[in-house]
Amino acid sequence: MIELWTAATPNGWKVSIMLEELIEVGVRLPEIEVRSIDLAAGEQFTEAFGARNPNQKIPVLIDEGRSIMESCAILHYLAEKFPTDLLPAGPERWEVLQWLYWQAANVGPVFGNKLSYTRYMDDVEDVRKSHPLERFGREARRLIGVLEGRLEGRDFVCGDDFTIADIAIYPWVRGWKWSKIDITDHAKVEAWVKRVRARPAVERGLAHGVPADEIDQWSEKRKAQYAKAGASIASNDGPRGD
Ligand SMILES: N[C@@H](CCC(=O)N[C@@H](CS)C(=O)NCC(=O)O)C(=O)O
Repeated sequence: MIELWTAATPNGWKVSIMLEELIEVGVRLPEIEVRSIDLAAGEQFTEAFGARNPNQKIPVLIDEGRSIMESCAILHYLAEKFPTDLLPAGPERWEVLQWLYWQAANVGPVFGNKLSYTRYMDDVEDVRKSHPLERFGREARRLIGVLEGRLEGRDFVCGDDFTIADIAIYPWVRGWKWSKIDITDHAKVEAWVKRVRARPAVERGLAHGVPADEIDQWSEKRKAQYAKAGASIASNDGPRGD
């Protein structure tokens, strides 16, 4: 049995999409027990969670007694354990892995920070938010430009085939309206977002923790819930430590 400790967030959706993509191509996965972690309630700070992931963030995958933290490491682990075209063998593998690392080191932190300052920090004065908003907003737009260039002549990030690089990048980019990172002047990125969204396994993966009719457009109630939970996570100084 595989255990997945997760939540309905971009880093969590990476893993739920991966599992659905593996199922889609006929991989027979072991039983998967999904444990939803309530981040706003601080469940990531419990002793049991910290023992599995000292970085105290979702997702965490537990397989054969081994805990794996970091969403991209989890994608890599699953791709090696269940070999498919999601991580090709041979030299193309390095194309995929470098874009996977690019996501982990750039898109995730930058989009995450932009989102946090845009939506979750109402209690911070505008004057204090303006610099990080400008910095992360500009860098996020630069990254969208890099992605646009990469998609020139390619349907997916590494060519004709959908890979774990697309899985890693997509959940952050598809939330561009929520994070207010405009992509509408980048036609290839917009087309890629639609292409990835059209995959049945992606749709099933995105449905984790969100009702089917709110996958693409959250209700006002859900937006308010996410804003409240995000604010609570962003300001959760106590358990987070100094
Ligand atoms: N680099 C990590 C980032 C994980 C991460 O930031 N997870 C967020 C949810 S998307 C989280 O657990 N936040 C809770 C917190 O910061 O306390 C990964 O890719 O797994």
